Amino acid sequence: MPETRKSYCRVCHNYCALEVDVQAGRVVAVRGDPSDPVYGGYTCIKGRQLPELLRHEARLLRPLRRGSDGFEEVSAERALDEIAERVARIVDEHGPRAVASYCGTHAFQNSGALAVAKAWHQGIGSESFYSSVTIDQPAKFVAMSRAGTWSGGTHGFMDADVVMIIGCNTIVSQYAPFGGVPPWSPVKALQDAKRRGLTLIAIDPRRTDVARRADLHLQLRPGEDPTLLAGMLRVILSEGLHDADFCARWVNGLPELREAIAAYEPAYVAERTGVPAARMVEAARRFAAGRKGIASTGTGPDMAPRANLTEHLVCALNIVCGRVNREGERVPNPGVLSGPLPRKAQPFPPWKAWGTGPRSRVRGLGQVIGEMPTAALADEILEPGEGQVKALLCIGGNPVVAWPDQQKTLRAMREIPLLVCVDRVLSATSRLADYVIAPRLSLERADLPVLTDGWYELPYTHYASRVVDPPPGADVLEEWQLYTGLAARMGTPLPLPGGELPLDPPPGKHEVLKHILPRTRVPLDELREREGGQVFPEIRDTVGAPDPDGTTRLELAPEGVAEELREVRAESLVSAFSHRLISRRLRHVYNSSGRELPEIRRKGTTNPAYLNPADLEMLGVASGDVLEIESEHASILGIAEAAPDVPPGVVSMAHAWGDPSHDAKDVREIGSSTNALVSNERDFDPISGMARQSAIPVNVRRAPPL
Ligand SMILES: Nc1nc2c(c(=O)[nH]1)N[C@H]1C(S)=C(S)[C@@H](COP(=O)(O)OP(=O)(O)OC[C@H]3O[C@@H](n4cnc5c(=O)[nH]c(N)nc54)[C@H](O)[C@@H]3O)O[C@H]1N2
Ligand SMILES: Nc1nc2c(c(=O)[nH]1)N[C@H]1C(S)=C(S)[C@@H](COP(=O)(O)OP(=O)(O)OC[C@H]3O[C@@H](n4cnc5c(=O)[nH]c(N)nc54)[C@H](O)[C@@H]3O)O[C@H]1N2
Ligand code: SF4
Ligand SMILES: [Mo]
Repeated sequence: MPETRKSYCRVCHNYCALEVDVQAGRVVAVRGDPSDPVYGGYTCIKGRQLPELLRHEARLLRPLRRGSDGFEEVSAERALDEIAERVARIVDEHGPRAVASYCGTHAFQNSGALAVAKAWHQGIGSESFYSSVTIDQPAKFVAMSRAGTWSGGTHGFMDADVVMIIGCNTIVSQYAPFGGVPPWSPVKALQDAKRRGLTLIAIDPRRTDVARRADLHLQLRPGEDPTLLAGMLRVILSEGLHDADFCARWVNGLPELREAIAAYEPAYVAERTGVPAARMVEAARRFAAGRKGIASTGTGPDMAPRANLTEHLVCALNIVCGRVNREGERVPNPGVLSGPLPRKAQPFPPWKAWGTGPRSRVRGLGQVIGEMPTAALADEILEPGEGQVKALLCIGGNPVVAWPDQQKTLRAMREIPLLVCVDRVLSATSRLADYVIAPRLSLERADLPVLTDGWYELPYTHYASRVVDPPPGADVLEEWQLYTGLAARMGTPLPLPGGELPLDPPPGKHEVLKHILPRTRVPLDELREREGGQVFPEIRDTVGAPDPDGTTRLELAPEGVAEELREVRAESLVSAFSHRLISRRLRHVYNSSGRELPEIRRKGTTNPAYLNPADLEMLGVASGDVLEIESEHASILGIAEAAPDVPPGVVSMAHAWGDPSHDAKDVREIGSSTNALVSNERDFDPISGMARQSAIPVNVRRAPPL
């Protein structure tokens, strides 16, 4: 009989609570934990592959080192000795900046990885810390820092009368920060909300799973969010639907914003975005009408150009409608792990979340929220001169398929003198590495949902202890053990919020977590004793009175916004391209992860190019035929798939496919990379450096026979 243990899934960042059946030290089955107070038994196809994922033959169980004849196995201790020596030599010869880390999505899944990686960089004095955040939604941080935030927090989904979801498809992505559809069981959350009378507005070029359930769907032309949102703000302000009292007390820049959006008349907005004027006006009125509500974005508009402006306009919509928790109201997401925060009915003033501190050597870029911009890392590796990056520690990421500008990224990964990857499999990137460290996988380690702590709308957490050991003979490390191992060998400190991490004897996970989370609301020792996810009703935050002499205000017209609105309004609408290619997620894979698993392969081995059936007919192409998709920069192949949810003039295609070590003609087996279509030197965001990763202008045609 198997023994059943509680844990949570770490295949994606949704952290679904699981029941895990273990027999003879192996995971034999997983299912959602129906007793969990947040997830209630929810899982998805990706997580349900965990037993297979843990034992699949493609999984690396021992570190690899590149020798003269390709990879050879090496012990983890030996690998760490050699890497430490090479890193120390690079630091000596070129300075600490020459050593970089890139933490990808799977670094976030290990609750010890990110903080220890950052501490290691601090310890060796290297500012070259990069993560997937700066090629994801850095615009959200830029916008929040320009507008300021509300100390009492913004409205959540659970109490909202109206929610506007912009370019986020939580039902497939299980992703929704800042008041979007709760991803913990999204279809049920939406059903419950609709039952209590929620008005749901969706803004997405595609009729997504979320958009299909919306009361109003604004199917805009990709990349035209700034125009649509400026148009909606104009309706709200010109009809006086905003919260004038709130604005008078707490907000700067309302007249300037009014003026900056004056030229976004409904007729212009309709012509440019493709959304009928009456529908746009109705959405604006219904958004403003709710007593409580929130506008929330996903990745779609943040991958498109002018993401900082889009995100600012979203902040502005929430601010002018006063969508914040008032004095005496409950804070929906108090957090259990972060420690108590002051909650007052007043703003935190704007600050500068970007452009301060060290600067990139290319394109005038600077840091965003204390990290260097990932979209410029390939250049930092290739560009000779002082500060050139000579060593990259790549933790749970896959640059070759995920970073914008695939050809340049590929060159960088091939040319860098030292590439160390921590990866479960040989990926498009790790197969180019000098060392690949085999990681200990989720159910083999203890973790806490640190990333999502502030996203839950109630005080919930889950200390998951180790459920099984790695398979016999494995020589695996946790992601952070690469850094503790290097720090111990190099004699450099690891300064964490709870103090310097002692390295002798090597620390265990619980000790690491205690150093990362020194101020949890419930002691970690106590959390460790409990099995399964827990709600702590005693953790209740209420918004306090504002400081009597406080003068802080939210900012609706920070520097640059009015100017950018003028630039957008002056743009030509003529394009030499027939289509715009937009980003999307596929249900069965997580970016580039999971494709080796048989059940996943049955769902598809390529990233189809989804097009409206009318477009396919016009191109003389049927589902399954090969297309050539050409941008200003390059062209890729894609397998056509008819999709009525995609409007004419749009190609919807997932990123992170297409390993260039294969022939492009193998597109049916490996897919192809949408990041090959973009140059990171063209159309890049001036703050984050992000290239145009959605709304990419393309021409589409039938490809010659392969
Ligand atoms: N054009 C375009 N580009 C995009 C996007 C887009 O929408 N369009 N999206 C962007 C976004 S939002 C993101 S977050 C980035 C993603 O960028 P990355 O994080 O760089 O890409 P992933 O494919 O998620 O890489 C995950 C890697 O972790 C490995 N892995 C799997 N499981 C484990 C594990 O347990 N431990 C370890 N150590 N490794 C593991 C996988 O094999 C894979 O190589 O891409 C960005 N790029
Ligand atoms: N199954 C699965 N889940 C995942 C992932 C995965 O690969 N697979 N990836 C994970 C990662 S790294 C992240 S960051 C999250 C992302 O989570 P989401 O942001 O929900 O990701 P998507 O499903 O791509 O949704 C983006 C939506 O934006 C729309 N869109 C594209 N361009 C534009 C535009 O210009 N304007 C507007 N308004 N909309 C646009 C697309 O049509 C799409 O519906 O998902 C995570 N979850
Ligand atoms: S949504 Fe799926 S992959 Fe993500 S944590 Fe839940 S079960 Fe795992
Ligand atoms: Mo992401």
